[in-house]
Amino acid sequence: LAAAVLAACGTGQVGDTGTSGAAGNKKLVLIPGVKAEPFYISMQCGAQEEARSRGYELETQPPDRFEAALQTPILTGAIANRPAGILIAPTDDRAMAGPMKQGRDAGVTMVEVDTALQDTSIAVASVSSDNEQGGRKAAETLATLVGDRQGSVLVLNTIAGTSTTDARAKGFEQEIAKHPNLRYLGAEYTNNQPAEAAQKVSATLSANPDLIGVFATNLNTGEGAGTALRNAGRTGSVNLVGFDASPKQVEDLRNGVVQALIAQDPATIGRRGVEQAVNAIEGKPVQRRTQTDLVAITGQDMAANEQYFYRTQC
Ligand code: T6T
Repeated sequence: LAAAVLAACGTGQVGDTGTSGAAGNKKLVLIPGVKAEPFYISMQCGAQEEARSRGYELETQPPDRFEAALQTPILTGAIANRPAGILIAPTDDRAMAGPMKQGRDAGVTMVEVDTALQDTSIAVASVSSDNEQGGRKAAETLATLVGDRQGSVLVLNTIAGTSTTDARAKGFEQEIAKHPNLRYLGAEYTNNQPAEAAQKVSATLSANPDLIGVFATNLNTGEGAGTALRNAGRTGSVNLVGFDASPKQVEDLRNGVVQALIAQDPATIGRRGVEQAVNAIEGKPVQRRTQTDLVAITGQDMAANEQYFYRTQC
């Protein structure tokens, strides 16, 4: 049975329901990357709505930190309860492959939301932003903001092995190379902690007084970078392009600490994730890869983009 599902994955079609798809099993579990974060809360809101409209129950079980060692026992526990499907944002593109394979082999439909594994044979579907394109968009936006003046630019990354932020950094690097006036300093990893992000920006400012741009690849790095620029009195003179749109990031955009945000659509990632999981469970055609919208928001067009601001509750 598992082999049939596997073979079908490559074609983007799934005609088999798996053992947990037995009639009557309407349980889904969502395992986000970390708890209490507006990106994942917005995703959960979309997933819950979609599950309800399809007659499924959805339970959310987030880890306390964005860490494979904490996410693995949650996943293993969820598999033991044999839900029909699990939607998961794997916190590591390799370390989560084994535990997710256990789910697949137990007949639980596995769907990736936001982050993904390097091994594309385990989940039946994967729903995310086009993160590489988002990184390119960030570089273009930053280059426009600095007007191609000479100066240094920095990328703040999270944790190596996070598929999304790795792809954003890659896209940024490709695009920034087209702007020879901008000296790319490379990427700093921050452990996805705002305090570490702030410290990396402070150190970079001391070592490179010509710093004119920072691309913060997600919510925590962006919030931390904002703090460092405020403390150094460098807001505005260093252009900060962030990714995501938490209330704090939106506030920083409004007051000029951040010049642009590349916002995702996490509620739609949650909705489409549930849709694909249910399709697989019910033996309907499944789309292996779904990409959701990204939008670059500046201080000038905030009002027109409020629908992209993340939520802190459903
Ligand atoms: O940027 C999102 C998500 O897309 C990424 O995979 C991890 O970080 C966030 O959750 C924001 O903190």
